[in-house]
Amino acid sequence: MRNLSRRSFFGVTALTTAALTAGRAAAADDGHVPAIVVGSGYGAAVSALRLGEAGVRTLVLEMGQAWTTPGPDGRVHCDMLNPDRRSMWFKDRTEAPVNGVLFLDLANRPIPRYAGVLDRVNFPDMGVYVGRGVGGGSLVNGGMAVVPDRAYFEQVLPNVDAAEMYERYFPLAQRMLRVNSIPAPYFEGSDYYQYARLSRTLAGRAGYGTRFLPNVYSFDYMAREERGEVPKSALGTEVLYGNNHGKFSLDKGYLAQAVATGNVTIAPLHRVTRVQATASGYALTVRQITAEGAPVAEKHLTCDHLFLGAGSLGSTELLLRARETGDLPDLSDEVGEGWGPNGNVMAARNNHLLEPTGFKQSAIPVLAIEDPARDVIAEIAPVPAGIETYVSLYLAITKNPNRGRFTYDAATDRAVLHWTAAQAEPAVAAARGLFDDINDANNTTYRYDVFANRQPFAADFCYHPLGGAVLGRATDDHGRVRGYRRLYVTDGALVPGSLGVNPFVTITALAERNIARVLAEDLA
Ligand code: FAE
Repeated sequence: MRNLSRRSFFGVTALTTAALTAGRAAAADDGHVPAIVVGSGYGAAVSALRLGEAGVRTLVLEMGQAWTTPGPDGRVHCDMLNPDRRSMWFKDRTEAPVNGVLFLDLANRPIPRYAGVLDRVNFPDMGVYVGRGVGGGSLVNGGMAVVPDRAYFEQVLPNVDAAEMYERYFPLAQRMLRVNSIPAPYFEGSDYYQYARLSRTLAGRAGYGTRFLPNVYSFDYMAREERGEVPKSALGTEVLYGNNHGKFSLDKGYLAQAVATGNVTIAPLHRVTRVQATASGYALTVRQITAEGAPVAEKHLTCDHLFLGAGSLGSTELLLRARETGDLPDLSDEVGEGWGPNGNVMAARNNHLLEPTGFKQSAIPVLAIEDPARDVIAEIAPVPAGIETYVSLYLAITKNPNRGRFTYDAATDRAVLHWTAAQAEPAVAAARGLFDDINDANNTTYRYDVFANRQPFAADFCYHPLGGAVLGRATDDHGRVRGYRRLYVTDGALVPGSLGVNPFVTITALAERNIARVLAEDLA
């Protein structure tokens, strides 16, 4: 590889976990690699592993860091109560989803600009939270690993063989991601889930049932945290800015296994800025930076097969830019379409003084209230503030049918999301219906001091960006981008805006399904 030094590649593998160190630099030295994967979230990680296993030398380009080196405090990640520069991606101040309590901006503080692990990409009426680093969203997310309702999946992705997904690829994804469920006795007995048990009781008084949500956080580890046997992570206010322990994120699973094949190399702090077609494949322009943001190099790489796994925002932006600047003019008009926030709405309620939520709260949510009539599931989220706040917080996932779209803005060279506050209204109305019922049944009220918008509902940010290069429209039914050969989308951009549940199990399973077909037909 001409410009990309072997040291930076070996450096990554040396820095990462024990499993990652097993990998050998697999990329060519002449600037050409058989396969490049952009990003290292769920779709990217699946593609990298399966390519590596098939013997295809593969380079993974990730704009964020490899989160493996402890900071001065001995920890790789900071917690939610003490955010430092590791928390957010080149921001002057943290932008936590929950602003504070009693109108005090307790959660946010100034930070030095740095390649932190969580980004909030702000568009006019929507802030999109995404993970940055080797492992993508798996580093920051709540770990809830939920398979969608089959009837809704069939409606959302009608061209996908649902039987194959539910019999083969969802179980495969669950195994690979090490999904586990909280043992009921632990849940019922832990001080750290009082907040969830209280919300269950309040929902029950209004006639609503709850269901447990599986997770990739080890509940065995959590129980040991509570017994004081191991360092606290979920029980130590860690999530959102990374977990130092307990969570089986992609860097520990798919990506470690990919590197261990000996065919996959991961280059962190490498951002792909441009994709052009060559006679037989693709040419990429890549900017490498330091974790402080200083430029290191601009690199030019070529590959035969290009897999875009930069997430709904990242993959869509690369394709839109390529189409609009004439680099890939034959991309379809569908690129940029079909975006949605998975109907995300957060809500905050107030509780009676005699019904506290508990000042100890596990950062990993495990229970959701079900409202089948309104098509809402409301995940009971923690407020691990270390003090009693009397706040019940929820992440509601609704089936809002509205969709946004991206266009390319030449002046800033960025994709711009077109999504208005009005488009979020059906989601807010559905969530409000549920929480009005719960408040009525319990004689409780909403909280106005929790979100930046000073409303009890926040639909101006999301955790679940989906769409932009929708399966069967911008791509064929297996993620091959229309208009070009050997170009693939592997991530959440494929899902048209809504799934009804948290998306990463579906993104993983779809990526497994698609790469199996691509390996059999395009790389055989
Ligand atoms: P993603 O994981 O976003 O990975 C994309 C990667 O590409 C990132 O590492 C980027 O840094 C990188 N990238 C982007 N652009 C470029 C570029 N130009 N060059 C190089 N690299 C680039 O993609 N989902 C659940 O199912 N359960 C949960 O409990 C849950 N909780 C969440 C909590 C939070 C705070 C957040 C932010 C998300 C949560 N999600 C959850 C959503 C989930 O993490 C998300 O759907 C997946 O991570 C999306 O996977 P993708 O493969 O699409």
